[in-house]
Amino acid sequence: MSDSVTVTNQQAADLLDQVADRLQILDANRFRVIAFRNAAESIRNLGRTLASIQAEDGLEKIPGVGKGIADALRELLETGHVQEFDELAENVPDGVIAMMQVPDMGPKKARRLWEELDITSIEQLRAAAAAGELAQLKGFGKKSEEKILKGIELLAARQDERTPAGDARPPAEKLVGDLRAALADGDIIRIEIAGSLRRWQETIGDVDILAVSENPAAVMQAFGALPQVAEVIAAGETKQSVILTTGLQVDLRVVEARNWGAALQYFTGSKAHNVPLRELALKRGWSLNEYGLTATGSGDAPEGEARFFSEEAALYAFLGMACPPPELRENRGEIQAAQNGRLPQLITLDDVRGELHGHTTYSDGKNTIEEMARAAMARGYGYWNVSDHSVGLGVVQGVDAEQIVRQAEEIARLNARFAAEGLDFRLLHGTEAEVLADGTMGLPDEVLATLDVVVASIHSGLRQDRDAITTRCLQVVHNPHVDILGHPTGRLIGRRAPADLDMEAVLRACAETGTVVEINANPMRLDLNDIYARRAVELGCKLAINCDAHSPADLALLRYGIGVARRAWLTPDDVINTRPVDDMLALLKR
Ligand code: DGT
Ligand code: CA
Ligand code: CA
Ligand code: ZN
Repeated sequence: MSDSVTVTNQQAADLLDQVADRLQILDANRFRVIAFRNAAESIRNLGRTLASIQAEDGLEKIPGVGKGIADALRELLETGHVQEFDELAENVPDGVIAMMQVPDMGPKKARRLWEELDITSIEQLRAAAAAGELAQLKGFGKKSEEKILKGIELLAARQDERTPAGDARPPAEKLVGDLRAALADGDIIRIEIAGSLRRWQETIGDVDILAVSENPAAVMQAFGALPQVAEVIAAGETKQSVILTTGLQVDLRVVEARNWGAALQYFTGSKAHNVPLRELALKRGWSLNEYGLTATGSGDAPEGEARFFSEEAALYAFLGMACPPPELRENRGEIQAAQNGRLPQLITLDDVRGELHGHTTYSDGKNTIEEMARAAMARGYGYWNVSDHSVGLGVVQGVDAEQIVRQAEEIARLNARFAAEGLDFRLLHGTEAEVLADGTMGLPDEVLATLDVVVASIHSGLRQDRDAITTRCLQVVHNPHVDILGHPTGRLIGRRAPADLDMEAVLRACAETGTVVEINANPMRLDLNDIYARRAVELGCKLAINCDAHSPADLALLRYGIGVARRAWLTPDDVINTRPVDDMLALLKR
């Protein structure tokens, strides 16, 4: 089965827009520029592929596409190129076009910078603006240099905009469910999310879904027709790319059952993992692709002999190794480990027996202590630490020494009731102690000493310089009352950069003092991240995985924290809240 689609609607539209950009730089006729822009816009909003429109109606039927552009599109679909556009591209460097994307730049400015200062890339533009070289041009001043520098920063931020896994996973899972529901029984034999989402990466570029079906046409049809699909950007007989109404891109591929193992392996990635795997296969005389293995003739098997695998594990086994869990497939040593029988027994969701960081109505949580306790029990937990914010955090009402006493009484009462009800569950009493500007805690030591589990977190002054914030953090770690360092870097994915901490020094101090380091499971935080969490264990730290729940629903976020932990190669032993309550408490500092 061949797939005729090689140029997506998106690619064609982008190309037309680039042509318009170039024409603008060259100061071409305004109406010509508008014609290309309109055609690009119109193609972006098509519900069908260009190839199918060409085959069925003719490209001129697309609103805004006249004879000239239709001819160009035909050439593009047939050859992948448009000669006239290629020539135009030679006249105006790509970098000059890229410069037009900087907010506030426009074609006139880009052209002058190119012609008068010979600037042909965003990098050169940045350097020239930073060096004050633009001010020599008439009409450019200090102000416009600042604006340009700011604009370049904004552009960079916008371009690496990936979707936090927490925003991509729920709609991706719903999509899979909806697709199944939209099809007849038996139309989908297998279906799984692949790509970075299956590897539990913290942010994702697009969602990849893989399915086995004997009726791919029905699957393609049903997929494109799902209500959450805003636009089909590429469609073939066995693959389709769509944009959801949320802007998320989803690629779906349908394969045959015998190709499932190789396809799932290939589309799970990462690319970094697939490349050495393919080399390894080649060394054994097999060429590996998304369908299976083909003998190259350099090994024992005759050239051209094919091997198929209905399961991933069978493919890996054929290559002489165990099947590494998807979270490990980043080329960080998992291939060697899989060959040597040294893959770790990774932590799973079921290993977690309780949590040590969560909030109630005593601070900014939405539910009472009892409601949170019942929710924790419903998840099968044996304990849950009440860790409301202490005073000292400006925006949130915190718990002071007096309220701690009240809270202790309420917790004691509740624990007595749970025991009377015969429930094997214990509330722990803690706090999320605010770290003040001078590195001291929001509650006095004698109060902290009365608590079961003290989490300490930095919420303010996160932008202090490296020395200042590292010193402050080390002071926290060395505080004998602090059991757990909460969301250590303070980052919010896509919104706030991590504090400029010397993490190596912080983690070493945690190992030395027995301070437990948190993996905050909130998908906007995932803090520690996978790299630091792995380093923490290497340095001898213990970790805790917590949802930092502010409501019962937040307890469902644990799986994101488990994803990070697995990417960090963590076993249940590395994580204190996999243990029964007394064993867990015995691992704390005091
Ligand atoms: P993303 O979408 O940027 O978060 O990351 P992935 O890993 O989901 O990457 P994506 O969607 O581009 O492709 C899905 C998988 O397909 C990827 O993890 C590995 C495989 N793949 C895609 N392109 C290539 C390639 O050029 N070479 C190899 N070896 N594998 C590829
Ligand atoms: Ca992807
Ligand atoms: Ca993809
Ligand atoms: Zn918290």
